[in-house]
Amino acid sequence: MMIDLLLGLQWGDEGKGKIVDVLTKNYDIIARFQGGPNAGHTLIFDGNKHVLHTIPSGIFHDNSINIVGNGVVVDPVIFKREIENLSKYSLNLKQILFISRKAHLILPTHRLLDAATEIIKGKSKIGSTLKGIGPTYMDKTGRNGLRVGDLELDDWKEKYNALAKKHLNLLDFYNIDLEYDLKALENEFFLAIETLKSFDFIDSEEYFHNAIRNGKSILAEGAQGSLLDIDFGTYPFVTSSNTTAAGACTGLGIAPNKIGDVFGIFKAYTTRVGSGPFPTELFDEDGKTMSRVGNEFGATTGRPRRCGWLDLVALKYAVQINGVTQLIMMKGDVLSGFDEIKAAVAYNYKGSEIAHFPYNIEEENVKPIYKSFPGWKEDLTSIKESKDLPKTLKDYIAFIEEFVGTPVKIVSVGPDRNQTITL
Ligand code: 2SA
Ligand code: MG
Repeated sequence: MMIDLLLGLQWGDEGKGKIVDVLTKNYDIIARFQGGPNAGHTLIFDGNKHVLHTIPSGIFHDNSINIVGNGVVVDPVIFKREIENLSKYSLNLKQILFISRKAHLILPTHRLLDAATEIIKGKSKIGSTLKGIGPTYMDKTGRNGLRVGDLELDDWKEKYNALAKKHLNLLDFYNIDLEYDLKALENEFFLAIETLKSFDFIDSEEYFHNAIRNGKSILAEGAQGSLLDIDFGTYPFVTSSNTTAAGACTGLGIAPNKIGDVFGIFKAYTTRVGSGPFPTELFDEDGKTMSRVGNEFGATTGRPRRCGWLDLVALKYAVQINGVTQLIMMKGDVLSGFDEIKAAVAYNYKGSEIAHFPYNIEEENVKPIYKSFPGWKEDLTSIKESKDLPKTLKDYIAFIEEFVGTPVKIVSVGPDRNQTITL
């Protein structure tokens, strides 16, 4: 048995939560492999809207197992809140949710450091979600981190104290105006640790290994998007983990030759939340329409997302890096009513035309070269079968497939589970 991956190909918020939820029925196990509560995966079903941050999006299907992998960073406080928010669904959470011992913990002081670093960066700030992601991964690679498995040791509080002290010293050194009540933050943290400890911690790499051997099917659920990858994204305006396919290997302990399908998910246009370059960004009425109709606000922070045309140069780059085998296109319904739709097919880079995603995509270097497509007027949201999709939309999809060399297999025409068309 192989493990399939579902990854965002843009700057996050492609709709991964919805698609994992739709695909879950095909899988025994759903696993998160990177990121943490910076993610906001929105699921809409039976009139309910639910946003998940740490917990995998397979949680609403009682017969699939959900695993928080070693590559994830876990904030016990947010985890506890997520568990409380799930109480109304009568799920057997303790039987269907397990956490890797090797996952790192986000401490309250990681969040403070995140805020401090952004303040220090001033105008060049990353636009972090301020969930402590960067500082926690820094402690992981700096070999200082506190892991979920440490909570099973008697001396974990000593480890906690040593790490928190290091952070407080750093904050002192930064000497910036940051108000906080450490006692209150710590009380909240220690209380939440008890909730976390009430779940089973596992050696998840061993679990996956056995699952694969026993013929179980696994879907790895990416968070954020390929252009936010620490290595291949628009550095330094990225997150602190590998959001691309390779991250699933290190973030779960799965060998590359065990990877089967790679589902790459993208919006029919592009959005970005936070700072950083965005070549096809729109500042006109078209951008405002995408934002309004697409309801483009961060699922974790509520921040408005920047909007623009589809960037096929960037999409092709993401498809290559991830080895995408099937594409999933989201939110084509949001573009209904546009007379003309555009997609970037090359860049004018420092005066010459290039076809690849360059080292530096800062606005002054890169001007997108667009191809125009006739739009579609029809409301797509109640279409159930591919034969009923407008011809102009089918032509747009055919061009994308040809351009990036990968078939589009699913088209989503609305936020609900049921608004999903297989091609
Ligand atoms: P961080 O929090 O330190 O990892 O932020 C670093 C950059 O990564 C971006 N980032 C995201 N971009 C899109 N969606 C994300 N999740 C939430 C959502 C975001 C929200 O699903 O809507 O609610 O605002 C996410 N998480 C991180 C971030 O904007 C920085 O550019
Ligand atoms: Mg999101």
